[in-house]
Amino acid sequence: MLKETLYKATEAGAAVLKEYFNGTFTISNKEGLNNLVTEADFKSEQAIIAVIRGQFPDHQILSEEEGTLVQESEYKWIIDPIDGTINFANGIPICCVSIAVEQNGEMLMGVVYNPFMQEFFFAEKGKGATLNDKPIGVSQKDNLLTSCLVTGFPYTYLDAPNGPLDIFPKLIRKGIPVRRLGSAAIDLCWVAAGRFDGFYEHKLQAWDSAAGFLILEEAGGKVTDFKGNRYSPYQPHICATNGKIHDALLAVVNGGEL
Ligand code: 2AM
Ligand code: CA
Ligand code: CA
Ligand code: CA
Repeated sequence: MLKETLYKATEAGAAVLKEYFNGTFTISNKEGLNNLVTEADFKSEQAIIAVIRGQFPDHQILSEEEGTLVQESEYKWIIDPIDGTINFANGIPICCVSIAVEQNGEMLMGVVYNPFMQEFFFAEKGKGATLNDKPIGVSQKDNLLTSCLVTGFPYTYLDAPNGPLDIFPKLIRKGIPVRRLGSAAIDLCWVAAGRFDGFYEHKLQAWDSAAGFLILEEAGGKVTDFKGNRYSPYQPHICATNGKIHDALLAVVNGGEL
């Protein structure tokens, strides 16, 4: 029933994305010049939460825009109604609905669905990860220098010691391809599918990473904080790889030279 509700909620959110994409919608600003939220973010969130509440009225919900609901329950739904809002607002089809179900503090299930590429990533704890129902796994590349990486940049924290503006030039000076898609959830799933070998980003929120974290772990990847401890979506920095380049990428993220 959990999985069925997760799928239904995801479809309900994705239907809103499809309805509004490339159409007209209101865009407002959160704190910060380019920190946008669109009408579709709110509508997607409402549609997702309506499905969850209809089935599980007593579960906790943690959602990006307006939907945080704390109550006594072993289950918590962690929702990003659109991950990649700036892409969405510009008609760039790299955005998704991301929903994770946590049970007693451990991720149990996660979905990341990009309806514009028709890519539905799913994982359940201990049961592997799939893309459109087919099993996926991480790449086998073991040399950071020939890896293809992806990252994202926060709007604040850029100038912190060993911050984003220190790490990025080190990688690109070595000619390492580093992409920037604009959706952390999709970044994690593309590592899970073996398209990228590694991903790192600062200052993420739980709803950006919770589902992708489980999907990548279940695909055989390694996900840690910048100290190398197992990742928790409730802390900000993430290093996520195929496992084989993990220590090398962590060293760079921590100020090491390549
Ligand atoms: P969003 O589209 O749901 O807002 C891109 O690198 C990632 O950063 C996206 O997952 C995006 O999520 C998130 N993001 C957006 N605004 C941010 C901000 N102000 N600080 C940090 N991350 C942000
Ligand atoms: Ca946002
Ligand atoms: Ca997000
Ligand atoms: Ca969002």
